[in-house]
Amino acid sequence: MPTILSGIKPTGQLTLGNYIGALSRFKEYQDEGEVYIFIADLHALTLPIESKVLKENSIDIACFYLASGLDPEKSAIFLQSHVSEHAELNAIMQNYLYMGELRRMTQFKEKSLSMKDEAIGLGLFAYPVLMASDILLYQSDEVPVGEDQRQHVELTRDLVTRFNHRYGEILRMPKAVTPKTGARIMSLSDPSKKMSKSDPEGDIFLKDPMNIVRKKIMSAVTDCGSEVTLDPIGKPGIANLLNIYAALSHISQEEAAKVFGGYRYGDFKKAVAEKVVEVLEPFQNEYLRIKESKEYIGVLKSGEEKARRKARKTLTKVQKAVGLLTF
Ligand code: AQP
Repeated sequence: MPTILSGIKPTGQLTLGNYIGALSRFKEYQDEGEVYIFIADLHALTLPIESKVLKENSIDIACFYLASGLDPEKSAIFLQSHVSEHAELNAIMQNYLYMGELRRMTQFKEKSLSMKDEAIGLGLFAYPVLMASDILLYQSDEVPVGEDQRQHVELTRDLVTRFNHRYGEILRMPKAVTPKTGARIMSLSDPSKKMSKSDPEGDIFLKDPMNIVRKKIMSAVTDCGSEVTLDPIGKPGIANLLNIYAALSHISQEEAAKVFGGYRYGDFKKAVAEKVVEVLEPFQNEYLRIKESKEYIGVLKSGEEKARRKARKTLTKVQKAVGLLTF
């Protein structure tokens, strides 16, 4: 049974991209393996964020996790900052990844692009070290990620090779798993950019009222022409809407394109909007119920214990391997 690890950073309001790329898949992981799902709150500190906002976002993610159908009896659902082994393993692993490697990471380059050197926190630069520690702590086999996180998992794999070569078979080799449909949902206002919670332009938020969801999809940027065809280069806006529809309907983009062959853009958008509402509305209601009940508090506490049991084992193994005393 594979160990599967996934997490979301509480950096902003969750988007439809987070739902399609992550949340909607969590329930099925549960039937496939041993699942660890965390709120990556330490990662959220790598860019400036108000403390109140971070707290609210963390609670929201916990509620969205439960609304996605995760069963706390089967999966460990927890806050990264509550399992201090993440920070402890990070302190060790930062010595086995190198500046040159971290400097090459696309996400770092993109996120720091518009920032002055004096304003770039060390945590943003060292983000992949903490992410590697998250993955390795649970001896994860599979790490479901969107396209732009694959590079960090590749770096983690290099780290495993390096570390195990020096100390023996201590760490498990993880692999990135990226779905074919929905791996990268794009902004509705600029389909060349990823729909991203830290860049809200063109986002559909999971907390948006349904009339806003409909409005946002109806005014999504489309392309020249009037026919719905799958052409990611020539018609990126249409391809993005097809991708959204396909992912929510559990069909391929090619199949979705067939469904809408002969549709005019307006009718196509209406159908996509209805599909999104059909999926999001009950999900949002469940999120609201969970938030109101506060059941997430008990879930996070028991998740923390479950996660720590596994994390402690790996950390001790690593500490012993590198020569730290563990009595
Ligand atoms: N647009 C997207 N399409 C498909 N999947 C997506 N994910 C995020 N955006 C999309 C998936 O959601 C999970 C959460 O990722 P994260 O919070 O660790 O960070 P991220 O991937 O960088 O997501 P954001 O929303 O773009 O966050 P910010 O703006 O804070 O950097 C991951 O599984 C991701 O693949």
